[in-house]
Amino acid sequence: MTDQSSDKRGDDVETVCPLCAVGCRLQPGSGSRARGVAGPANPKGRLCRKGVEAFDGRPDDRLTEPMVRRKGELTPVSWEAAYNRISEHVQRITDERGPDALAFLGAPHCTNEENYLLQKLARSLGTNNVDNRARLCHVSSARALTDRVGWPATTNSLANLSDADVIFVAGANPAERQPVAFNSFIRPAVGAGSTLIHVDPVGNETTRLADIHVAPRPGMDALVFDLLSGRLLDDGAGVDRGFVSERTRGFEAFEASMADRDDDTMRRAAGVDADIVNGVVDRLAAANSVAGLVGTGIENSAEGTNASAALLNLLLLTGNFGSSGSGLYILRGLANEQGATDAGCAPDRLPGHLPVTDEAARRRVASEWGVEPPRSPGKTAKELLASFGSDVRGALVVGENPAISKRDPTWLRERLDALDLLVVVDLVSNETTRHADVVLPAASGIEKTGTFTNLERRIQPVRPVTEPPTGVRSDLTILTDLGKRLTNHPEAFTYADVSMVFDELCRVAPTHDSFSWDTLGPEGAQWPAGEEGALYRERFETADGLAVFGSAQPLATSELRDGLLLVTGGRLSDSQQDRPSPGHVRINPTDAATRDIEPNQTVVISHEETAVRTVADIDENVRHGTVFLPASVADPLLRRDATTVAVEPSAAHTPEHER
Ligand SMILES: Nc1nc2c(c(=O)[nH]1)N[C@H]1C(S)=C(S)[C@@H](COP(=O)(O)OP(=O)(O)OC[C@H]3O[C@@H](n4cnc5c(=O)[nH]c(N)nc54)[C@H](O)[C@@H]3O)O[C@H]1N2
Ligand SMILES: Nc1nc2c(c(=O)[nH]1)N[C@H]1C(S)=C(S)[C@@H](COP(=O)(O)OP(=O)(O)OC[C@H]3O[C@@H](n4cnc5c(=O)[nH]c(N)nc54)[C@H](O)[C@@H]3O)O[C@H]1N2
Ligand code: SF4
Ligand SMILES: [Mo]
Repeated sequence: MTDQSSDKRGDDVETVCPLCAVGCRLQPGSGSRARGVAGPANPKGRLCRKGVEAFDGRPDDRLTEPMVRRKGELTPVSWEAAYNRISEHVQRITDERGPDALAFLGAPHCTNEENYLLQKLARSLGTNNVDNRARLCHVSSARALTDRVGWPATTNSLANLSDADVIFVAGANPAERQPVAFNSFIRPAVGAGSTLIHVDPVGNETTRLADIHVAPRPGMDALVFDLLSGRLLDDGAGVDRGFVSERTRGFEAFEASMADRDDDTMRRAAGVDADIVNGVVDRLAAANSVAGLVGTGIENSAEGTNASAALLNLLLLTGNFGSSGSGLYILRGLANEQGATDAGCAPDRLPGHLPVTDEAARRRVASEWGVEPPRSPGKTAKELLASFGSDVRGALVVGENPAISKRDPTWLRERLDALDLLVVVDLVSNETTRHADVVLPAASGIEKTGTFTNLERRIQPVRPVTEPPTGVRSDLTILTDLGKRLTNHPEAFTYADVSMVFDELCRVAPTHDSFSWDTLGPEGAQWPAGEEGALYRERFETADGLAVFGSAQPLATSELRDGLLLVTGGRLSDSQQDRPSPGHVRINPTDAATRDIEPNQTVVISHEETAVRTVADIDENVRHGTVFLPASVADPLLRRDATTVAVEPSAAHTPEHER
């Protein structure tokens, strides 16, 4: 397959914004700017500030030549030489230790077709060690959906939000993080009378539009949702008995698990005011339809609890699945985060979310590939990283930067350096390429052909608007090249063009069957075919077609500790074209006063030996007893697992690292 796709490029080519999971449609505008084109996710043709700059390639720092490490230095080589180096090492590693000594990481920035090929490569070599770490940012929400209703994906379309009477946004800030979705769907719904309830210990741009701000103690969301379910059960109003009896199972057990719960104990543990809870209960009791939108913030649930599972119980109790204006939305981050998992970049799932342990599913795959995927699940991205240098000796990283994460940077560097072979496929040099043995330069999202799947499960066509720099290859070409060289099935990696890869994905993944490259129109379609809008109208994707209630969540107690609870957010990904934020700490006026902290004063935020210094913003939208730090500033503290911090005026404290 060549990189010179036959697709036309030029000013009238329409594609999908590669910068976030909303999936706005756009085309080249004046100069290097992009112009929005009306599409399902941006019906008015809006783009956010980032999206306008989506075509602003940064050619200066692009990688243009393959490199291999020789005598400690990354040295430019031919593609052939780079591939040879990879083949030799992969051969040796699999001969000596078997295929499970290999890891495959990626690729939520890449297309469905590229993700499909990445997991096909891993599994054809005999391992399920394939994952994408963006998946882990929403893992508890995805797990709740899989366990209770069917697929690990948003249940409804964005357009459905106009029918919601109540919209919960929990642990997310879509006003800034998914701005076009927020302004195109949530803002108009609220304008037309929907109630927006923002659940977040710290107010942000999203809170400004909210009717009610529920600010629980960090990690206590599960208790809040259980408390609301308990109140509805007590009062009866808002509970949809018909839905519960016809479409769900496990309700009695759920009700029983709630029986010994006392509202006041729960409310105090969650740290929410009675009048706020009453206000939410009134709105829920009066609502016909309720939608829940969850972000990364509720993944920080207190030990043993799953906030999304509790929210899901509340939505089942009120009959809020299978219709417009209802459902659970995962506010995913990266452009093809949903698609990466749909295409099978997960250690326990084949394309279409079929379990690797399901024999019929493995056979379905084998009939296309000529080789059956291994039967036991592989390691997750987190487990793989921890195994680098021990069980795992070689890794292929496609469009991810695992060197940056909430782990001790020294430990991370050691893990990456402990590999016999680290291959990184990226657009630019990053912290991970610094540790690579082979670096392969790839084409970016605006230079290639394929499909992305947005946060509402919409598969949309991606088309090149510009040529890649001379010398680079698309991830698709690189993965087929590697498939032909590394596996015993070169024919299985031989495709005339990308359409054949998409069509194969559609044959393998039941979620995608009845789609094809030729029939997928410019506006794309939500999977599965024929289910535009709301999933699960007739039946849930469970063995008996019923949704499953879970039990009440464990009653987490938040012991009151010294110091302030640390809340973080607003992480800026490398690939997003963000303007840097000022990086200030936000603190409640009462907490500031007891510490003699004045507005704009320099303060030190510390946990044991680790400290960071920044400027204080005094802000009553921050919950008493917590402080908010932008994630990038908080990193040194996060890497030490700090959950509580001390905050003092700078003069009172000289941080360890400055002594
Ligand atoms: N410390 C810490 N770490 C975190 C988080 C956190 O809160 N704290 N948040 C997490 C979250 S939410 C996420 S989603 C992940 C994101 O983590 P990553 O996905 O690892 O990070 P990014 O910076 O988004 O992108 C990684 C690389 O992809 C490359 N890239 C972009 N497009 C393409 C392409 O088309 N092809 C190829 N081959 N490469 C491409 C970029 O150049 C960049 O170097 O990070 C997680 N990491
Ligand atoms: N401009 C821009 N947009 C982006 C990205 C980017 O880099 N730049 N990255 C994209 C990516 S990869 C992702 S994953 C998304 C992330 O999008 P979001 O999930 O919206 O990310 P944050 O802005 O970090 O918001 C997390 C929120 O959770 C809150 N929070 C923290 N702890 C708790 C808690 O215990 N309970 C509750 N209820 N809330 C809590 C924080 O206060 C914060 O408001 O954004 C995407 N959008
Ligand atoms: S909201 Fe997301 S997809 Fe839409 S223009 Fe902005 S970055 Fe691009
Ligand atoms: Mo993310």
